[in-house]
Amino acid sequence: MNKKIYATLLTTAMVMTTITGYCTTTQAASDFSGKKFSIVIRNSGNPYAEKEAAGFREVIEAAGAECIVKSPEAATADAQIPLIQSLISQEVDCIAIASNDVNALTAALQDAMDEGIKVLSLDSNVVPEARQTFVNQAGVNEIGLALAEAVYDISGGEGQYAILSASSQSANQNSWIEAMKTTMEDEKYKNLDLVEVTYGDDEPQKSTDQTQALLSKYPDLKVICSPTTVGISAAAKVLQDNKSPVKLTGLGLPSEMSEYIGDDDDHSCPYMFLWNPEDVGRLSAYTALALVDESITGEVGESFPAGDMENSPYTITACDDGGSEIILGPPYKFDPSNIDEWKDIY
Ligand code: RAM
Repeated sequence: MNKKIYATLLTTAMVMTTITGYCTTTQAASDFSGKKFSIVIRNSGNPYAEKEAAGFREVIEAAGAECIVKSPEAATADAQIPLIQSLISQEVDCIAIASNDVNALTAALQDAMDEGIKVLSLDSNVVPEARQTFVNQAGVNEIGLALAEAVYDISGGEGQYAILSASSQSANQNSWIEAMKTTMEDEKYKNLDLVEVTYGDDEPQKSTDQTQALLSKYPDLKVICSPTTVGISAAAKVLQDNKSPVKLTGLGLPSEMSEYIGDDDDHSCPYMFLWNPEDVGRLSAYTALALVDESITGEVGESFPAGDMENSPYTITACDDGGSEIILGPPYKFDPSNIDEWKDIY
């Protein structure tokens, strides 16, 4: 449909929904048939990323639009750039991207926006000038605090710990690690010693190798914190299989981590945190629909409905990088008391 006609119809629909006092159902009034919504995930074979895509697809298809999922072979910007370019040629209406590099996708995403394509990031961010807004799974400081507290608690407040991250260019991982370090500047944490931040690139084998290297380099290591689902499950297996006294915490999928969660010597991970990755995808889809029907532009202060999601309607807030973001909710703790309830859910 010609963009001007679509905009006029949309404005009419928005005025009518406002007149009838039915503002929160603006999306239901929009016709998304013929529209194409795409999501670029971080890498193939990453179960967390696949769950994000599944949630995104569910909402987009229920709205009557087409959903295109692109997964790069590796968790790198180089693998994501050609996917963005191909989506531009396919004339999609929206690109949602879980970025592998905060800076390196800027030119490609700006090309998309120049073509009138709406761009939002989810999970791991891009710079503000390369997006309309960012769907953030949880507040950065809350995640940093939860992880710092977990390392403190599990280590008994003293000794060596290491971080096993995804890639060194990963915006989400880096912001959580920074927030942990900031929290740990407090006196309370003065007896904890961060010996190394190592990178498994969200590849199971590389994450396994990095865990083994940490164990041989630091015989006095007490805790590994892995704020990536791929890293934590690889590390959990290495530690548990080797009956290592080193303990683990971080961000993990209950479905992958249930056999490692426990308070005793037989389990490597006393507890960990996460949120529902399908909900990250669903909220990204509702954001995408609202951007495409132009009921929001991505500015701080705007709000939009998100179906039957828990905190709907969501409001766009300021992100630390100067752009805007939408926060899904707080991180959730998984421990021996609740892991069985969650392991079959996600
Ligand atoms: C990994 C990815 C993702 C991150 C989760 C917690 O699957 O790195 O970006 O948000 O872990």
